[in-house]
Amino acid sequence: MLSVLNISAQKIIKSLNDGWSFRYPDDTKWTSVNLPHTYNEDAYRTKDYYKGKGEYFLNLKMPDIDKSRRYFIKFDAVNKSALLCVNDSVAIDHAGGYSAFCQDITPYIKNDDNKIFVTVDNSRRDVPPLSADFTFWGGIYRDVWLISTPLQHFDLCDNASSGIYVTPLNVSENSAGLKVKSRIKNDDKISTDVRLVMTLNDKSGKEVSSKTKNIKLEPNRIAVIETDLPEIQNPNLWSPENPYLYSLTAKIIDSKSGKTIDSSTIPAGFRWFSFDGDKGFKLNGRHYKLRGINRHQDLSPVGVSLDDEAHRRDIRLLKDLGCNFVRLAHYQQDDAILDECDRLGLIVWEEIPVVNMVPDENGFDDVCETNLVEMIRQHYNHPSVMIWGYMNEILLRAPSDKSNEWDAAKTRITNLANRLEKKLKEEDPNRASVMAFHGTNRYNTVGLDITDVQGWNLYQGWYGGDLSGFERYLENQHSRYPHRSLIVSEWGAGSDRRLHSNLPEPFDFSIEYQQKYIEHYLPYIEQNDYISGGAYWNFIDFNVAERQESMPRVNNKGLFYNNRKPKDVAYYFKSMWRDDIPVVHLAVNDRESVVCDDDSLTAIKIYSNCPDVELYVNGISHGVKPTVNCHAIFNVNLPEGQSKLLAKGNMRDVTETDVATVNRSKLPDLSAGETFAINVGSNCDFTSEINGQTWLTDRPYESGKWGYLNGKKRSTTSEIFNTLDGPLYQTMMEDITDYRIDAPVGRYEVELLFTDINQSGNNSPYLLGHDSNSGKTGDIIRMSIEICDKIVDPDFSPSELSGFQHAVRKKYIVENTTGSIHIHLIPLTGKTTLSALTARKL
Ligand code: GCB
Ligand code: CA
Repeated sequence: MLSVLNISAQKIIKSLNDGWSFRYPDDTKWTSVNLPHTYNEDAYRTKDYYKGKGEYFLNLKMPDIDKSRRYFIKFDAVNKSALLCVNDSVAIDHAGGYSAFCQDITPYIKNDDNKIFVTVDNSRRDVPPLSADFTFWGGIYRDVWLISTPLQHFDLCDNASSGIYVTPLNVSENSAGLKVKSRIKNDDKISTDVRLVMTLNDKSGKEVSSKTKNIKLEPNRIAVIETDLPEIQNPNLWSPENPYLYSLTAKIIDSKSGKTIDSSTIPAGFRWFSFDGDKGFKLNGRHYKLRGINRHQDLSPVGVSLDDEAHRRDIRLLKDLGCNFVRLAHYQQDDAILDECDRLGLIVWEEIPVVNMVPDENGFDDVCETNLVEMIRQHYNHPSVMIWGYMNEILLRAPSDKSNEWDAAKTRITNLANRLEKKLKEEDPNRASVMAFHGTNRYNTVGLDITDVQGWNLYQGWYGGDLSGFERYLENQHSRYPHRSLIVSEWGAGSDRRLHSNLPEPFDFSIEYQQKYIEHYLPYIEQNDYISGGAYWNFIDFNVAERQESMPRVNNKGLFYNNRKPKDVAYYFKSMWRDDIPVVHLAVNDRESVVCDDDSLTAIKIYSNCPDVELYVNGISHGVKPTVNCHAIFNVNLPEGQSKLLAKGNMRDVTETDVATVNRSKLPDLSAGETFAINVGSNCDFTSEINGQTWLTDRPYESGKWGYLNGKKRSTTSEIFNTLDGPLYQTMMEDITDYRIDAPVGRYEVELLFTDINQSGNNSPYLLGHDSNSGKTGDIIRMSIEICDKIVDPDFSPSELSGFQHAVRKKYIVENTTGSIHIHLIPLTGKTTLSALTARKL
């Protein structure tokens, strides 16, 4: 999408998205594709997704080339690099997967058929990033445009910008100026006299300021014209609540004929802002907490090849939550996103993808710098943008201080940082610069304290430590470096709607732990002025081909599922952030069903910004409760089957309600032939999306019930293959010899689930120290299995059957003669293990 609305008939802009063909270099056949497109659907299936070249071809018919015009092709983004050939001539070789590039193709084209050939490469080592927690989708994944202009035109090839740069000057409540810098190209062989007419209109179209300049355009030259428009009085200031946009129209008018040759219209917004180490962020003189979320762009099943409406929808969803801020992490995003942020009032932090490391790779730094310049020039005019970033967790993959490689790595990192900081300020002294650090003090000691704002990505209580480690960390930083302006650039916890717990624990991926984590972090960010704000990680569950965890290939820290349906916890943010409308939400959507015994109470949580809320279950009130930290919990003895819930809140005499249904089942009745299923070794219930079965939280054995008699809990975040119910296997009891389910006598089908993780390991850098499995190897598990006093498998080894990290599911028909199904595991080699089990009376 083109950010500039060009209204002149002189310039013709059209998309070139259709009629392309694609092939991998080894293919003989072409497949027809439309853009946007990615050639990495495989990233949904495997960590070893294709990294290499992809070829795109378009036969561009140009039946009426006009010698008095110029023709340009503009690519909004191609990941990671694009070699563009037009009729067998190389027109451009563009490095950088997230920025646009534009090429004048006039010298290469001819009447009728033109061969446009683009070789894309998502494996280039000199193009950032080389390591990051997201998939490097290859392809021409944003719009492509054909633009034709008269010979005199605004320069489209200054890093694919519009050729016009507007800078608000001396903005106050009383007045505001506007500096306009235009680059005008004359592609003619003769000089031309033109007038550059710049008009600033308010939203209603009324002219509020203007200026005209007479210019002599020299042949084959670019004229750069900088002027200030007369100040406007009482500007309508841009802010999240009032995203007021003026528009600047710049016209090139032929002095002789008075005809408009080229024109461009650009939105302009007036605002000023500041950061302060103690008081945080101010916009237009008023204190604001930056209430934000990090936005990744992917959307299954199209990867990153979203259309503009899908991009815009994301910003609308964020606005609806009450966000006033978005971090576009970790890369430059679609123009549609920036336009929507301008229009709806979201303050933007945008960055280039220099993530995790600075490799010792020729040309890498140059590409980073070019990508920074492209981002700034392409998005310079957006009033929503206030912060430019250029590095994220750049020490994550750095060698240790003691290693021989550290000195060289440190030099590379700090050299690049200083170079980018300098460039950023040259390009745009009016925005704040930022870097995002991960939670280690090392950033304070290596010379990276060079930006206007420091971002900290903090995950205490997730990847390690406890929840209160979060505020301790920030308070420590603030007391040591009180002058620094801090933003919590990332914070987040994962969740998987199949996992639920009454006693949630860090890293269990339960819906409840994510809620607990968020309910701890957000109030602290909100209540402490020295923190400018925060950006939750992440807006959505997003694809990371290399990630494992409970949902392999998905980072599931989203507030929304990947299909943009909100998780319940999204309404916590909405309750915290919206005060213009009452918010009432029954937090039961993320749960398929509740299974519990007759006298168990079920916690029904309501997220709300109202002072109190009332809950009705099947029409009966369970009373009114005050909300604390934007939620209230009702412990309810739900009847069996479906219950209708209604929650009610009231704010300033406006009543809001929410309705939902919950399904409660009693514990399976073995005597009635129902299946009893247990998620052994886990504090969570697991509900399979394949068959709807709920596997109950494990417990120590009690007479008349079920449970383990010994063993130790173990868990892994490594992917378990050959199953779609991975979390069942990822938690287990180890060194267990006895498990019991007390049950009526009779014939049973008993199913045992195992996996051997002793020779696997999750190598993701994000997981080290959080995975009780990482890096470890142990003896192969081999055991003898006895059920109801009968040896059913004298020598059983899950890894020999299916391989390490593979699911094994074994059913046995057994005779329970004692009133208790007794599973007895005898170790032969390694430690015994059990991941889950079911029992069903035949
Ligand atoms: C981070 C990274 C981000 C990851 C995130 C996570 O700190 O900046 O790219 O996705 O952590 O989820 O681990
Ligand atoms: Ca388990």
